[in-house]
Amino acid sequence: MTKFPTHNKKLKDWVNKMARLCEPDDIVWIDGSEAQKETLEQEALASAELIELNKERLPGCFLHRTAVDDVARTEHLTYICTRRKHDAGPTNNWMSPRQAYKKAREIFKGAMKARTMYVIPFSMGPVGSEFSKIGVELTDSRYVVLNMLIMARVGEAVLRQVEKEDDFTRCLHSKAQLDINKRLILHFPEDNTIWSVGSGYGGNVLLGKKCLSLRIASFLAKKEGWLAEHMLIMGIEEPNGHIEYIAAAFPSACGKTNLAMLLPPEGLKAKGYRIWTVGDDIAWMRVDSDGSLWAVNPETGFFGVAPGTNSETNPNMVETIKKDTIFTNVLLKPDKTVWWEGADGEVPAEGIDWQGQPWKPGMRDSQGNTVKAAHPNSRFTTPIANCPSASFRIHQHHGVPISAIIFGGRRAHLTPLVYESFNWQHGVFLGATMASELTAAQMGKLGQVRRDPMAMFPFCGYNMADYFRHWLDIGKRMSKYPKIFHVNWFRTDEKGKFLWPGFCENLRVLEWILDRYNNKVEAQKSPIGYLPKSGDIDLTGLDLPKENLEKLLSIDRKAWLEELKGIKEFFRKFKQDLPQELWQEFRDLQQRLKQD
Ligand code: OXD
Ligand code: MN
Repeated sequence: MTKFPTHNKKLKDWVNKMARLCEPDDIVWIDGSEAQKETLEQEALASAELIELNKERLPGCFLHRTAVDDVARTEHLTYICTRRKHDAGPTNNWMSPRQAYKKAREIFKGAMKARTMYVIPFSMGPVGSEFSKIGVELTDSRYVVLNMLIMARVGEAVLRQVEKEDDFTRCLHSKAQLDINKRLILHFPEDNTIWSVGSGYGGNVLLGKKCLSLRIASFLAKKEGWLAEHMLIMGIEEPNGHIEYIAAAFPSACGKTNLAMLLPPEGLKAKGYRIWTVGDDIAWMRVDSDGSLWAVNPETGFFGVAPGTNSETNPNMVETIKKDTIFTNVLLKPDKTVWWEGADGEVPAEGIDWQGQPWKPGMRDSQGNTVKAAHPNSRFTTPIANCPSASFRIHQHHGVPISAIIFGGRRAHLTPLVYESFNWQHGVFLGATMASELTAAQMGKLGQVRRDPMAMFPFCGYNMADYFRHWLDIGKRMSKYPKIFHVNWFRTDEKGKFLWPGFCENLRVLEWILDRYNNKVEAQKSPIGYLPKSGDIDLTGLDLPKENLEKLLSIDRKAWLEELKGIKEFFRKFKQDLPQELWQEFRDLQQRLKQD
């Protein structure tokens, strides 16, 4: 007989109903205590879901391996299930709620036999803040529970909040057979419900993250008048103690995490900046009573990409992941520490690779390809609290005021290092026309350019035309606007070599952005927006050939006119729903590009 630590009828009835469907042997409520966490860790070690890492060098750290075909978000199996297809829009996969529940129910049926169902009450955002959202996730995976304990506020206090609010997002997850042919990630925004089955990969199963905080939250945000965005939030402190905050949207695996916690580069050290990390992936933003935009990060952890993380690219993250971290799909070294391509130190002489096989450098598979030690989308889950640059405002209910919004994509060509929109509406156009090359975070063809408006293409829980309209409307409610910019750290020369060093040097661009916000520098008008004037990006101590900056800021009108064709094709998908204001911006841009 299940013991319920709550009298809330809605919650009890739902847990009972889901248990009848999934038929677990047992139900365990997660209370957020250290003792319960330790028990779960011990059980996960015994069941081989986790491998314990070197206790001296990586205290509190574990390794997990997923199934080989379960290593990234499966966008083609992710659905928005609204009653009307039109409400999901042309960019989402859609299934009717009736069909989706039916299909998934067949997979969930009895899926938790001989397993325990864990009940995880969680809060996205500080518990009790009027800007937070409550969810309850049911799962048969200890890995999910242990990750959720890092990524969200979990336990007793949240349960009391569920009782107060009498509402919560109902999140059901089962690994089932981890069968890609029986995998579905379903969102029912009209029912405030998420069902995920057949996967064990973070982005598909930590339901507070992409599913609730972006897909469901974006739907709620539209209804309630705020924004749920795929954005990092960071503060830049000047030596006088003044901190300015920015939010930046980049597609998955394009450097949000590295940017959010950068250490000032050597050449700018003398200026005495200090960076504060509020979040690396999700921003919930709203217009406050002062007429400006304020943001909170609803998460309490980072779910970062391991490959390429090292003391050069992200020293703060290297510090953060030294304890209390769950690594997924990385190499296990004989000394029980971990490694990935692009990690610090020597390439290990041997180890166990992400698939659990003995590994040596230079090994080739049967097709002659190099065998990777870590999967390119291998990850770590780690608490923000352990990050040396964690902002002291992370737990403040009101969050932080936003001075600049940055959109960015990974583009080898076309888009300059940085440019500024003419105004809010033009800024929304910049966001709506963002495009980026695919990375390992999505299953798909690496390097292919796809439109990814506001980096929300895979995460918008409703019709994106209405989402653009919502962005335009939010602008009308503000009296003090953040400025909107577009950046591209990834432009290359004719030989395919990056023109900009990126990483910590990106602070030089952020400095220009804030100077523009504070009216400290002028800019030069171009057909696509305002560009930095020569000399206004501080290159002190940076060995950058002069022609690189020229190339980085150059605009190829012919290529831009070509780009407009892709934008037109994309906009046309939304038919008459696309806000006229965006077509107007399109025509104005076309005209500016054809002028002189
Ligand atoms: C992520 C992603 O994990 O965007 O943050 O895929
Ligand atoms: Mn992300």
